[in-house]
This record gives sequence, structure tokens and C-alpha cells, in this order.
Amino acid sequence: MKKLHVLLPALLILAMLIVVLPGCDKEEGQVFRMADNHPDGYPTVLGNLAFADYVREHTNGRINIQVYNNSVLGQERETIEMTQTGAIHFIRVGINPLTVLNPQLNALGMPFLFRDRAHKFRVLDGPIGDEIRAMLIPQNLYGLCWYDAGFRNFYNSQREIRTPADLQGMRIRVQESALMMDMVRLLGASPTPMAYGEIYTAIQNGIVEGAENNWPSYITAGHYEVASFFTENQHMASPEMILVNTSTWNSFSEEDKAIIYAGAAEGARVEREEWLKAEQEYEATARASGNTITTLTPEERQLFVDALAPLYDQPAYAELADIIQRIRAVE
Ligand code: GTR
Repeated sequence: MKKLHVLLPALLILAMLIVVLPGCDKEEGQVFRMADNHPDGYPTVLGNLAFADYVREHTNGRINIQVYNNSVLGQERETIEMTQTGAIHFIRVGINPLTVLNPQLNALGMPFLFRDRAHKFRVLDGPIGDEIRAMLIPQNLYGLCWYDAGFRNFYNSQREIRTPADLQGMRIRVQESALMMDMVRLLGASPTPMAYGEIYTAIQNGIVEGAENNWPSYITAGHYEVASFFTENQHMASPEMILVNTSTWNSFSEEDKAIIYAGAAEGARVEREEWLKAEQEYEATARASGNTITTLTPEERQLFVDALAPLYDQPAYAELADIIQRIRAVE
């Protein structure tokens, strides 16, 4: 009996642990999946992690967003579709592949539209950005915040590009977006849509000669290894965003929605800060690699602006005149 006296507290503790241990599982809260196609350390991934951490902390672990980056849940288009069905709950995605769902989103990808980064974020963080975030609700996607993705530029494996004439006849990989195809066609090149994850091999095997993207993607996806000519022509500054499946969103209480919304703002703050660092770091990597990095003269850059200006008058984009005009009017 004496022994039992000694043993009882120990048994009690053991029993408590057994009860508490599955409770630890419960502490994992409700698990949600978030997709991103970029690797560890990429600015968007760091933003996503800051978002998930904020939400986990502020809900005491009840809402646990797990970030699956590196395309482990699929290529961008598949993961957008999975977020629409709710198989994935959150996604970080660029604006261009979303334009098939609502062509109004093309407004943000129009060439040479934003005057600079500050103008872009005044538009995105203001009423126009709010309006666009809500545009995909009929497609089961709701935008929570805006991420930076810098400027997109052309690069290729063949020759230096200084003017649109240098792009003539070149096969250029584009995102699966009509706007991207029309833009590349206007420059006299031949657009080839394909998934991001296929570009490296496609350039390496000569299926396409080039692609276009920002500094961080050029380096982290390894494209700089197979496309050594990079021209900083900055034809578009389409942003990126975090989207949530609308049923998932509607399942949250108003209080939790406010936390998730604040968490997305924190994710965006971190991403935009990391973006500026990454741009500098990866530009330096590109320059140090011995690749041909071309900075255009204002006259050369103007040739790209002029070549793409007719896009604004094509019927598909003329429909965007109102929103484009409002974007331009933002001080
Ligand atoms: C990157 C973007 C990716 C993907 C990629 C592409 O800049 O962050 O989400 O859209 O471009 O060209 O497919």
C-alpha cells in the first residue's frame, strides 16, 4: 500500500501526460495548406511564413497554416485550380495566370503602366487594389494582400537584346496568359506558354530561346545558367498576392478573419522588405556570373514602350480603359 502511495502521483502524472499528449496534437489546431512555387528563402516564401506565424500566434495555434513551397503541391495553374475547389486553402500567386479567370486583372499587367514602385503600391493598397482583390470571389478566390514582384525583363540564350528588333522570331516562354502572348507577339517574337517549372529544360534543350522574369526568379530558378543574355527592359510590373478559397474564408469567425487579414498585411510587409534585398542580391549574382547584363539607354527603352503601346488599343484591353485611367490618375 505504501508503495501505491508513492506510485499514485507518478501514475497520475503519467495519466495526465497520456491525456495531454493527444492534446498536443490538438494544439496543432486546424491545419490549412498554402501553396507557393518558389524555393526556401525566396521573398514570397518568407512573406508566407510571416503570415502563417502571425495567424498561429494570434489564434493561440487554433489556425495553423502550413506553407508548401517549391511547387510540391503542383505547378501554378494546378494549384490555382486546387485553391478554387478548396483542396488547397491559401495560395501565393502572380497576377498573370489569374487573368483567365477574370480579364479585368490584366489591368495590372499592362506594359509600362506603373510610374514606379511607390505608384504601384499606392494603387494596390488603395481602393483600386481592394476592388481587384474582390474580383475573383465568383471564382471562389478572395485576395488578402499584395506582394511585390519587381519588374519583368527579357532573357535568352542567343544574343544581346537592345531593341525589339533583336527579339524578332525568337521563341519566348510566357506565362499561361493571353496578355503575355499578345505582348510578346507585338515585339515580333513567338510566345510559347508553359509552366514555370519547365522553363529551365526548355531553354536548355532549345525548345524556346528565352523567357522573361524578374531578377529573383532568373537566379533562383536557375535560368541564368541557360540564358546568359539579360536585358533590364522592365516591360511589366505585375504584382502577386495571397488568395484564400472563399468557403475556407467564410468558415472563419469575424474575429479570426480580422486576425488573418492582419497576418496577410504582416506577410506583405515582410515580403516587400525581403523583395528589395533579394532584387539587389540576385542582380549582383547575375552580374558576377559573367552573363551579359544589358541596361538600356532611355532611347532604347522607349522603343519597347512604343512597340507595346498599341496593346492598349486592342479590343481585349480597350475594355480596361476605365480602370487603367484610374490607375494612372493615382498620384
Ligand atoms: C514569377 C512568379 C511565379 C511565376 C513565375 C512565372 O515571377 O513569382 O509565381 O508566376 O514568375 O513566370 O511563371
